[in-house]
Amino acid sequence: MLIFDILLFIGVVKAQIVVTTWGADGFQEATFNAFEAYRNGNSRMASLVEGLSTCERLQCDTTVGYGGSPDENGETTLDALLIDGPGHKMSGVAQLRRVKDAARVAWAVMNYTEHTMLVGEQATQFALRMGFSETDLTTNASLEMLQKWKNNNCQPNFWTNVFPNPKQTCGPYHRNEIFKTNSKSEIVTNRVIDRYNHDTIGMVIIDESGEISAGTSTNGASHKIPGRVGDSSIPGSGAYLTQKVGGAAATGDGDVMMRFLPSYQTVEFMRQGAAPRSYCGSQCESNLRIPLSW
Ligand code: SD4
Repeated sequence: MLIFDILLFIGVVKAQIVVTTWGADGFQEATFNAFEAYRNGNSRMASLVEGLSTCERLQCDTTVGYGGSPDENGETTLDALLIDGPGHKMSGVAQLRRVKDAARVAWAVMNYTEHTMLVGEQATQFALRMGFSETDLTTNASLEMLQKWKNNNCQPNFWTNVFPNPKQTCGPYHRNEIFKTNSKSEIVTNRVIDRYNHDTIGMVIIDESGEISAGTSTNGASHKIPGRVGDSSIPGSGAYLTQKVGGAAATGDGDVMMRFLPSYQTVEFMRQGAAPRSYCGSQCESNLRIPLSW
């Protein structure tokens, strides 16, 4: 199983730099828009949000923004995270419903509250109060994804220790009383996470004074159990930075990743003097047994 297959990291340099996960069209446009926004006089955070929002608008790879990765009920929900180096400020939204602008809502959490994260329906209510508009995030494409999954007996899915057998049929599922306890390490999954079936935008921006911002935006894992929050909105997992050290962003199988905080680990190793690539090159593979494709 490929747990995560992209981790971007950058040690602090003093130049205008925008680094983004993935090279497909929408992601490149996001990088370009963030860079241009900064060059046109916007703040580093405003530029980061502009970049992430670009991908949300363009539905990058159908894994960012509306109309992608429907949950079991067919609803698309959004996760986003923002981190700003000066002051080590952070804000996120998770499982945001019926609002397209996850990164901008996360920014509103940072600008207009003392909280770090809002989730689910209440995050939506906050967004509406902040002037964002409510809209159905379902599209024909996401309905098609749902139908295809149902036609395939709801495979793969995220259930375990339930009946009927989740590896063979659709739910509704019920607790299997035979299993009194569950150990994550014993989970057998038929899900394959690789570079072709997930994305998420992760972005790190450094300005000419060496100050850093980082963020993520995604619609999470396809066919997740409603209520699931992914790694992308979790500080240290989806992204992390330490001012004067560097920043990192990661994506992949979020349910595994958020157990190991790979972005935090990467920045921490850099703080201890490791070169940016060496955490992933040695620690990821040996400690977490993650085969690298990047
Ligand atoms: C998640 N890391 O929620 C994300 C998956 C992904 O496109 O990349 N989705 O687990």
